[in-house]
Amino acid sequence: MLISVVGLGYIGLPTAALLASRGMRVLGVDINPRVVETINKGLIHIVEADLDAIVYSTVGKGLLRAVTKPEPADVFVIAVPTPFHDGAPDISHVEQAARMVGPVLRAGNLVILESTSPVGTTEHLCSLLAELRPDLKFPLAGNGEADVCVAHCPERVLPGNVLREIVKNDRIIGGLTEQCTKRAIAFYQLFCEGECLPASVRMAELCKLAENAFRDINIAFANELSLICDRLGINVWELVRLANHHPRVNILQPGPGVGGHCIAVDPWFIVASAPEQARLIRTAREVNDSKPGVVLREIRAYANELKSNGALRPGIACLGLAFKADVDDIRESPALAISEEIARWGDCDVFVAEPHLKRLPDSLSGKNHVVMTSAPDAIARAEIVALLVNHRQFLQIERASLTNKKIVDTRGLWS
Ligand code: SAJ
Repeated sequence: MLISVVGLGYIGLPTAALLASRGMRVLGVDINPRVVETINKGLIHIVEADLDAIVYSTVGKGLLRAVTKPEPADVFVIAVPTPFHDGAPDISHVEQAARMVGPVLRAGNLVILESTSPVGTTEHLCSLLAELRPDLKFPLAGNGEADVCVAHCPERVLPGNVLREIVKNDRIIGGLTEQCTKRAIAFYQLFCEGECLPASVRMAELCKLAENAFRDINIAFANELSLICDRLGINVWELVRLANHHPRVNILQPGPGVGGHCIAVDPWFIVASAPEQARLIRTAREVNDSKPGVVLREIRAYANELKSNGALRPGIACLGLAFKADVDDIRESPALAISEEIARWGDCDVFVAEPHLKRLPDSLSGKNHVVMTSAPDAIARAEIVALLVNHRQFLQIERASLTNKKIVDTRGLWS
């Protein structure tokens, strides 16, 4: 069996490598030639625990190969981005994947959409494929047995723990017809140790969105508590710790905001599809999106205080740019947004420490007052220390090095 994984990013590449490590022949497809070249050398372009070794060995054994244009295969797994732009979901990458895959489809194929998608996207994908291939029978309404099966099986893996969760997590599998669901379940059972739960295609789409909206709302609750605690002069980390001793309470951790390509995006798909009903989901998004501004106001107040005491250019250490601990992903990262805004002020020197990046992102580079350095050096050179990401490396920071610094600890590492 030849599996083609379309989109070799944070989900597609680990999936492709994992399948290859189980002895399946895998063809990875990505429109970016640099990504394809990197993978074919046995190297990786993202940070994910243990991914480097498994890509190296599967490419070396000839089980995993990357290309820029799809070739015929038995199963196509589509894992491309589905961002949210200007108040609307952008499914253009899914459409592009359909246009790429359509011409190489054959009778007997299975096409699975893993990208987190607004309700209705998988049906749309199927219609596009049907338009492209009138010679094949697709599982559209009342169409009977199909030549090509189409299903949605949303990825549910946690960045940083992807290779384990691809195997261990339960999967929701929504085929366009029962035939499609059965075929997709049989495919996932080849490598998935979790339960493969059948669903309708729209149920599978909304289920994934609901999972991420649930987490977003829970983080918003923690973030709102942090605002309340600031007002009341109470330590929010201690409050959460004590409250969580209740047997039915499990409050999440406040932070500088919610980032990443999933939780900061997916709830908007629900809001866009049912704006009148999704009131709590929208408010949670707004609460979480307001957090970077709160952190910035705190840092600005310290900078103003230092300036009024004679400092010409206060130094600010920004510890971490990634959207969360122990990953290199800066998509929708509140830490990055905060650092960018501080850089825009122009009247402070910015010392950025991000152990997972080799160089500053474009939005911060080329500015004389922004430098990338190690965390200890950033702290030594700054008067204000903003801890923005709780990376493992930052646990090693000597507490003594923080003496006499203005601390903005957004993750409760030192609180
Ligand atoms: N965060 C907090 N406080 C917390 C937990 C998280 O501020 O207590 C922040 C993080 O720092 C980060 C953001 O929330 O900025 C999201 O991080 P996360 O670890 O909660 O989630 P993701 O985005 O890495 O992965 C989520 C997962 N979804 C759920 O847990 C419901 C994952 O299972 C999904 O597969 C993934 O989204 C996805 O791809 O959709």
